[in-house]
Amino acid sequence: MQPKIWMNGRLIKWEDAKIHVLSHVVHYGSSVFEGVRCYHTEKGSAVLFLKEHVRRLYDSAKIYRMEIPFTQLELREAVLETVMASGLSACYIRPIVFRGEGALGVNPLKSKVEVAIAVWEWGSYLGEDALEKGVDMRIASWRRIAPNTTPSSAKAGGNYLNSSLIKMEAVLDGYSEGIALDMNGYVAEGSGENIFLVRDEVIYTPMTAQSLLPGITRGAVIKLAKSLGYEVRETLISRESLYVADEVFATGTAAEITPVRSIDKYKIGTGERGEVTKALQEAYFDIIRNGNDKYGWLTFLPEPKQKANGMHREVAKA
Ligand code: PPE
Repeated sequence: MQPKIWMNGRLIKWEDAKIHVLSHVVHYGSSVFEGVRCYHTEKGSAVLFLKEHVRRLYDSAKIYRMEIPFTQLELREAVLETVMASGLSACYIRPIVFRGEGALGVNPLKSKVEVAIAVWEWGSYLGEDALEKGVDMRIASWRRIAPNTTPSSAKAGGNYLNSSLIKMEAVLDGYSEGIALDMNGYVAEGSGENIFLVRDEVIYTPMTAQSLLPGITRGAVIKLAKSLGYEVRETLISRESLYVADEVFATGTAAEITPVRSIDKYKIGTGERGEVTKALQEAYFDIIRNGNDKYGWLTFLPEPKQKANGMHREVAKA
């Protein structure tokens, strides 16, 4: 049986969570969404970066002038409620806000803002063994969305048309993923991940203003890297600096920290997972596997018996 889906304030059956074909979102891509993971840590199930993801959802909605008819606290609670109702101890969580029925025509302001949260099991994003062995990527022939066109810092459904072109091109050519350059030819991001490179133990990643989604994993990895003593530079990155890097890795909620072993058939470093990538993975996995919540990034699910006495609300607030 599929998990229940939270829709506009209540949990309903998976098969009942439907929308009309004339919903604004179907025609114009008018949605904003999040991807969140719940991990089964040694200390219990916990949602990673719940507050940060819900906040970014509200930021994305604000950019598109969508009023979400719930508070951030209510949506955090709804996420926890949906995960708990699923009975899954680990899952991927997809909160989505979209323009539903109202009036067709580009103007979205006449269409109702609807909210849904679905959960499902989602394993390795870029293939089996990706986290250990690394993946093969190419530079996309498609550029990433340009500044002041569709804003890349909003995680909006429409942005993923560009991502889909990048991904299809890569997959049909036998690569796991495509890395898109920005309008000026500098490295932007993958279709669903941020990109980092390492050279002489210094870590580089494109700046957030550069046609990319400011990934929550990206931010966490920068923090972890600094705490491990690495210098991190957010800067312009040329295409060719990827080819001669010692290490390249991709970050994202789904991709976690995935090593990149080749780009455009150039072997990156030794062609195996690099030392810096490995150290960062270990620090990240210590949190999500061992449940060592050093930075307060985890929201542990309350035990079932605590649900009745209001623990749930307290947890969502934390
Ligand atoms: N860039 C893009 C374009 C992107 O979609 C993601 C997440 C990131 C960067 C990394 O962001 P963050 O998850 O906050 O670290 N991509 C999500 C969707 C993947 C999908 O196929 O759908 C994800 O990883 O959940």
